[in-house]
Amino acid sequence: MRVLRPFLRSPRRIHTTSGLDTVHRLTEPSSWIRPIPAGSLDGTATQDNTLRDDFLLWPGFFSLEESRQLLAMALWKLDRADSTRRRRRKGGTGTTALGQGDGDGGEGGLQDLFHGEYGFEEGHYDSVIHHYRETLLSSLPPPSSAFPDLPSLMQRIYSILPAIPSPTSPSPTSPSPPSHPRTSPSAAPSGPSDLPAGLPPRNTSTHLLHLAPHGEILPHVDNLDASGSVIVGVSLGSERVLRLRAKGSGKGDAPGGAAAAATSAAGGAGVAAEGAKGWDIRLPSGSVYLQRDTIRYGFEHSILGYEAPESVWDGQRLLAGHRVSIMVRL
Ligand SMILES: O=C(O)CCC(=O)C(=O)O
Repeated sequence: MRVLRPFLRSPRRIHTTSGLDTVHRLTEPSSWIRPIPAGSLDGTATQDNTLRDDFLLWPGFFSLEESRQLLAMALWKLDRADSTRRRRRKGGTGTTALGQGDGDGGEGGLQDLFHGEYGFEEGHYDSVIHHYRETLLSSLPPPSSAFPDLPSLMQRIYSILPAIPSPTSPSPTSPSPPSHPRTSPSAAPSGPSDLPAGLPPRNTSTHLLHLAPHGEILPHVDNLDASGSVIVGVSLGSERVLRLRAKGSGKGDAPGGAAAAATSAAGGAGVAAEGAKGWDIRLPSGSVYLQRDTIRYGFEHSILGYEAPESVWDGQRLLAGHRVSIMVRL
C-alpha cells in the first residue's frame, strides 16, 4: 500500500500567486516537460498511473526574492568549503568578474550573485558529474540580512517530503552512516524530526551542488546505499534541462547502479541515446522537483550541458550560467 503523502494535502503547497506554483506531472501535458523521443506521449510508461506521483515539478515554488536568499546562503556555505576561495580571501586576491563561463541567465538567473573564480572539481573520466563544487548542508549559517527568511524557506523544502519512507526504500534503518549519494562516504545529519525550523528532518541529507556553466551531470541512478526512495531538488540560478531516461533504454546501457550508468554515459549526456525513453524537464530558477520510487530507481537522471541539442526549449537555447541545486534525500 502506498503511503499517504503530506505534500498532496498540505496547505503549504501553494506559495505564490504566479500560477507557476501548481504541480506538473509526467503523466499530464506541461510546457515544462516534454517526452523523449520528441513527440512521443507513450514514453515507457506514461499511461502507467503509478508514475503520477513519482515525479512532481513545481516550476515556481520560490519567488525571485526567495530564490535569491536561498542562493546567497548556498554560495556562502559553498565558499567556506572551497579551499581555493579561502586561500584567495586570505591573500586578498579575489576578483569580481563572473566565474568561468560568463553566464547571463537574465534577472531570474541570479547571475549577479556569482563572483570570482571557483574551485570547481573537474570530475574524472568515469565520474558522473563534471565541473562542480559540492558541500553537505548540516547546519544553517548564522542569521544574515542576505537571507532573513532562511529557516522558513528551508522548512518549505522539507515540508514536501513524505513523512514516512516508502516501503520500497532499501534498508532505511541501516546502522552504518549513509555514504555519498553518488560515490564516497559522508556524514549525513540524522537528527530528531522536531528540530527547529529549517534544520533537516531525521534521516535526510541535504547537499548543495554548484554546477559551472560548462559543467554537466551524466545519466545515473543515485547510490542505492546512500539514500532512500525520495529525492528533492531545488534549482537556483541559470536554467538547465533535467533528463529522465528509462534505465536500459539508451544505447549501450547496462542495468545497474550509478557506476554502470556513469560508464554507459561516457558518450555524453547531451545526446539523446538511441531508443532512449523518458522526459526532458526544464528547470527554471526557483523550481522544485521531487522524484521517488519508480522514477528514482527505474530511471537515470542527468543535467544536460548547454551545448546539447536538447538544451533548446521553444526554439531558444537556454542561456548558459551558473546553477546551484539544493538536493534533499530521504
Ligand atoms: O542538480 C540536480 O538537479 C541533480 C543532481 C544530481 O543528479 C545528483 O546530485 O546526483
